[in-house]
Amino acid sequence: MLAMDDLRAKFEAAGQGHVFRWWDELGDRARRRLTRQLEAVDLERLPELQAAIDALQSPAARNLSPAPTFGLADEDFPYLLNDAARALAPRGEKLLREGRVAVLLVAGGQGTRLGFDGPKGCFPVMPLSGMTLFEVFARKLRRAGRDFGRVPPLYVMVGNHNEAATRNFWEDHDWFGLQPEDVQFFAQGEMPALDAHGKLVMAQKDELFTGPDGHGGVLRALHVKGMLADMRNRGIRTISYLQVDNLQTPVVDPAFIGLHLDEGAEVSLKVVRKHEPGERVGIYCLDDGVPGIVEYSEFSEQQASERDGQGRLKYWQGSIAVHLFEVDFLNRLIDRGTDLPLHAAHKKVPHLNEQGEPVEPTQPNAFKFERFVFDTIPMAGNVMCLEVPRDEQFLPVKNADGPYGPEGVKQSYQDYFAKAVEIALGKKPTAIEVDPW
Ligand code: UD2
Repeated sequence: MLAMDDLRAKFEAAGQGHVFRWWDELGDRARRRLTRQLEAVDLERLPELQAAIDALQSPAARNLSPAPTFGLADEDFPYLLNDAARALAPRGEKLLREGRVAVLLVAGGQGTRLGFDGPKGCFPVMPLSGMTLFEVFARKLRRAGRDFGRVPPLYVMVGNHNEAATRNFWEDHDWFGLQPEDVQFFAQGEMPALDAHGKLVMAQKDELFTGPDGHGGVLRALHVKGMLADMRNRGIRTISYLQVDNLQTPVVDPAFIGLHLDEGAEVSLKVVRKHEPGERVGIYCLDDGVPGIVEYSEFSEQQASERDGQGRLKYWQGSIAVHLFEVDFLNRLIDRGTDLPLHAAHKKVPHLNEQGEPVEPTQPNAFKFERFVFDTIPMAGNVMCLEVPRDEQFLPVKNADGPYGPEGVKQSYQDYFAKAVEIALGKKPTAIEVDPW
């Protein structure tokens, strides 16, 4: 424990002395709590946060161009994946049968847009049974076990704010029939927030505000929490990375894995064809010739709207945040001490007013900082991008309403399967739900 005046001097010197403003009012326990939190703040890295704010406010010009992608062979229902991918499915299946693929589900976000109180994976998403997203993933994993001879181990990234609720939910449901030792939870890191004057935001008189450090926090958390070591012990070679909000994503995809292996890729991604320029998905493209994803919030309107000769969007590759990562690649980044770049976002952050009372702002008032997992793409030796059919594989529950709200997702889900039944049997059911198992 640093001597109090040393710590205080450090924060004063960094222009952050305001965090001690209510120190005299605090009791011993509160002082210990605040001290512990302040000691974890790396003051030397505050300039990086400020730099991320500057980058947000004046984005650097980018030299973008479309990136090579394995496109769909047939874009009409029931669709066909790229020929090379389909031909390589047996190779992906072989890796699955060897038990060398793990599934990584990121579920540490706060799900504020959905307005659901609790971990997003606990949301009852299925139209008839009300099955939760977590159970959908669990049943897809059990199905993978049936189809490929063994259930891939599952790693779930949670946040400090939802770790307990998530663990309890799985335990209360007896891990949905999975083996408890094959379902591991690990918490990602937290980041402080800076207000408009570059000051650390206080949530309470004895507490800094902190929030999850973005799904890019998965790189450090996998290492720090021993998950990469566990994967090595299990002989895992490739990680199938998914977001908890996507109802339609396969948990493992032999064709995707086969093509990833055949291409010798270190990171691979799935994209869907964007219909509208303004869609809230990252765009896979080349930046100065290097493959990467430019987040929708950082992509210019003008570039997003550019069209080619056939009137199709020039930048059509919308990332659905489904990836494959080689474990060796992640270990290499860790060994190099790689930190993924910080992205600032202007958000409504709870804070204290002049009188030291908690305030819930109605307008964005401070900057939060996240790392994005897809910033590993420019660091990879080789990247493979596969187009997948949109309504077959991309149906995320994001918002309280609209096409990606609960009702919109239930409707699109049923439309998709009803169409499949109609083509197969000639009759269109009015309501349908397909057991992921
Ligand atoms: C993400 C992608 C977007 C597109 C879209 C597809 C980013 C910045 N944008 O948009 O390009 O692929 O998804 O659905 O990635 N999460 C954590 N920890 C965190 C933050 C997020 O685990 O600290 C998880 C969260 O639980 C959710 C997923 O990551 O499952 C997406 O997070 P988001 O809602 O912040 O990303 P979104 O929807 O803006």
